[in-house]
Amino acid sequence: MRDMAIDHVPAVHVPPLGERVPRRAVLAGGVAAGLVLGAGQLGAGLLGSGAAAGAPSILKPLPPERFTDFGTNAEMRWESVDPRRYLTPQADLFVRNHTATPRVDPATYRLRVFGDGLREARNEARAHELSLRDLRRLPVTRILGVHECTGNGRSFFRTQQGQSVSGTAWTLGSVGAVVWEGVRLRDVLRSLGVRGDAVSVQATGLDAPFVSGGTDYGRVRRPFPVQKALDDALLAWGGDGEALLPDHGYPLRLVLPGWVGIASIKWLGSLEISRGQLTSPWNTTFYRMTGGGYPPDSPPLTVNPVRSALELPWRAALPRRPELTLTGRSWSGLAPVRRVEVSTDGGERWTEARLERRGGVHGRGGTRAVRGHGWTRWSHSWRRPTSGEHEVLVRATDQRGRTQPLETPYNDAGYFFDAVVRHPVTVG
Ligand SMILES: Nc1nc2c(c(=O)[nH]1)N[C@H]1C(S)=C(S)[C@@H](COP(=O)(O)O)O[C@H]1N2
Ligand SMILES: [Mo]
Repeated sequence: MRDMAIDHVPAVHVPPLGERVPRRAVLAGGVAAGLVLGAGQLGAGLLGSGAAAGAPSILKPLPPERFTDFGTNAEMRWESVDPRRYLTPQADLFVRNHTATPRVDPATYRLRVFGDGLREARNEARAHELSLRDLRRLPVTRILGVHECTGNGRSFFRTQQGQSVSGTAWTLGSVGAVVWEGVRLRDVLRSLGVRGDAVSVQATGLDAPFVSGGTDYGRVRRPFPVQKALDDALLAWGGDGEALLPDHGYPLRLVLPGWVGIASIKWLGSLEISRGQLTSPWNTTFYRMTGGGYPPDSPPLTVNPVRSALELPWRAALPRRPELTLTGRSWSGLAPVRRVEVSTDGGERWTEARLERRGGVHGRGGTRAVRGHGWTRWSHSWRRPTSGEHEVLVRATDQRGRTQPLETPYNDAGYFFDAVVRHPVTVG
């Protein structure tokens, strides 16, 4: 059962796409036990109330027309995306939980910061303790980012390339565009004092320790370079103008813009700042390339690749018209998207899609400019489609020249599927 939580489960444990799993059946027992353990171990912040036996791993509603429910994970359905809405509402955002969403009490919540990379070195027992109020005294920042799981698109290794990989069989919906609100990690670290020779920051979540295949990996945690911490890392309490939902890290999560989803630790419990390189299973064992043509010491994954999705159901039935308008979005962790091309003849001819220019982000409180970059909406006029079955191919290129390939090199865990997806449609 616990194996459901990991990114590396054999595909056979994953329900067929589109099939809704009764979460209570999937989650009986184990996850709740983990939560109880977590509550007991934590000094402050966790409420026990979410830990009832059989409690679901994800707390927000997952209406089947908007989500594919994988048990501890849930994927947004691209066909449910409103083409007029740029940002992904938190209610529609995918959820990726290693264990279960904990309930954290904002009143007693404290972010603990420690390590020998602080100007005044502190061990964990003597960590700085910052309340949400303390954090809110710092300048508030908003950053637009595309939030995405490393395994997004994983199922296409099998369905499109005939390769078997392990992990949640996401299609392309473990992604969303969010304006995060919070304070820069840089400001927090400067206010505490960081040494010039600090190199590594480890972020640890408050969710229960992650147990899989009989191994207890401890709490979900991952280190990242101090450089990223001082650049654009955010400690976020809000998304799209609202407080974070419990499933998305309430009351505080880390956000590392453009980087793999695992880097953005939810329910952030502590930050260790170190003069030495920190490690965790999430950068040594998981979230690095293994198998295929990759060397055994491939580096931990950081920046997300280029991907594209159509705002259509899989095997969409489209009416036969002289001209069909296809819409979708493309994104890259590195830079804004520069060009999007569409092919409806299997990749022989490519036509440039019309990109929508984004002058600001439409959200609550009107249009505002924010830092960071999001995804690009585009549309394509498909002229005189013939009746019958077709595949629509979309290929994006970002401003740094990275383009989606026609095939993604294999890796065991099915990370970073960035190839052009052959999206089947029927014109009737
Ligand atoms: N504490 C904690 N942080 C976490 C995770 C987790 O299980 N626990 N999952 C990570 C992964 S793999 C991803 S893709 C994102 C998902 O964020 P979301 O559920 O808010 O969409 O959170 C990351 N942060
Ligand atoms: Mo992820």
